[in-house]
Amino acid sequence: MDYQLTELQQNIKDLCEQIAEEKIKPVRAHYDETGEFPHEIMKVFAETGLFGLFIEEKYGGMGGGVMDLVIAVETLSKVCSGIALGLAATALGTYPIILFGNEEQKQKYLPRVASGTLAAFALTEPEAGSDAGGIRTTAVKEGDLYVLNGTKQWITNGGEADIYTVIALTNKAKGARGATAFIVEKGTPGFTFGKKENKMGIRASATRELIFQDCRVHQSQILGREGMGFMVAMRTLDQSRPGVAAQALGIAAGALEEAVAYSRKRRQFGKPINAFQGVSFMLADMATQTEAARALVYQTARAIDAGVKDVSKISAMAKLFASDTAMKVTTDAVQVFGGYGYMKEYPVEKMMRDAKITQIYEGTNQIQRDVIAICLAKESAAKGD
Ligand code: COS
Repeated sequence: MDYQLTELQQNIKDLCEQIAEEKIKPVRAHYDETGEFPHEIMKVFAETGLFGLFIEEKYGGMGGGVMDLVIAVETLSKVCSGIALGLAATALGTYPIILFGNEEQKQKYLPRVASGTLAAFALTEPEAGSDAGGIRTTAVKEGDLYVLNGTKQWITNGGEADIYTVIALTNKAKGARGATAFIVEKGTPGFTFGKKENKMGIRASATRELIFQDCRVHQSQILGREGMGFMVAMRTLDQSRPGVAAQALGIAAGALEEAVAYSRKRRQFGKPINAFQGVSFMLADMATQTEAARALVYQTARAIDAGVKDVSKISAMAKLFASDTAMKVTTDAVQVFGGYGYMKEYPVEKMMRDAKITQIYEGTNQIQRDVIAICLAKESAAKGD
């Protein structure tokens, strides 16, 4: 399908294909096996300007939008979604600054991200996952400072990033409506990291706890205003979910490509296995589902870039559909490979493990369905039906 990519998007796609083939493919199994963080690849992303993709030119970026990032994340994720996540999670951690930062904050942080400093977004806590309003981390005002106490959990790029957007309660009594977003830098006294998680998939990405113990942050680090934190988080997720969708799309597209190629070469009963309808129909469904996901993800990204106001519904739909597709397509890809698919010599078992998280993080797919259903009811009520 011709999606009429702009010249910038085509260049990004070509660049990411090259990085994926030459730099990532040879090392993806190593990082998956060891769970080490791929600093060498982050350096390549930085040197080629990929961290500046979604940042305005005046702050040292390429001036691209969500669609440009989607193209990069999809293309890199075809080969290794765990490594691609270093970039996607940096975008997630930076969106609050792009969307809600004042000029001073943008000047201070965006050029750093554009030149390769990793960022992270910290909302989730041990007791607050789907129920994001249930966070307990507090930020108590003390003169010009806020004193942060609490723990954030499962933070992608945790420990590796230098810049963190942290959502904390400045007014406990108000719950979600008393939350505030802060930019907190690594190295701030009272800010430490817990253990690195040992995960099923996306093992090249770093997932850690963030621990705040009397961590003092200046009031100039607040994004937006006090009390706007939940809104900052929700608007950020509306903007970032197409990125997870693109990661899922890339995983599906990668698994599809592997399965088609394998099915042409693998012979059983004297024929290549794609000559059997049981396999060829499976491949046809995988290709159709992947293309449908791509159309939805691209259209959503373009709508956000075009400035469409309320993107909660389509953003949730893109994340939901692409991640369910990734799980289905990778599971079927393993099936096409048969016994070999279950072995680590072939990449599809990794893709199947990697796909699972896309149905869980940045809002479980149950939460996405909730968001979509709430939007449907609101739209119907607004029409007076
Ligand atoms: N944009 C702007 N504002 C939003 C919003 C959005 N997309 N979604 C909600 N809000 C606002 C609401 O308008 C409401 O504002 P008021 O207090 O002014 O009325 C406030 O936020 C609270 O909204 P709501 O009552 O809908 O919140 P709930 O506690 O019911 O939670 C869900 C809503 C479930 C959607 C939210 O908790 C969520 O997204 N959970 C998943 C979190 C997640 O994705 N975690 C993954 C980890 S982060 S990578």
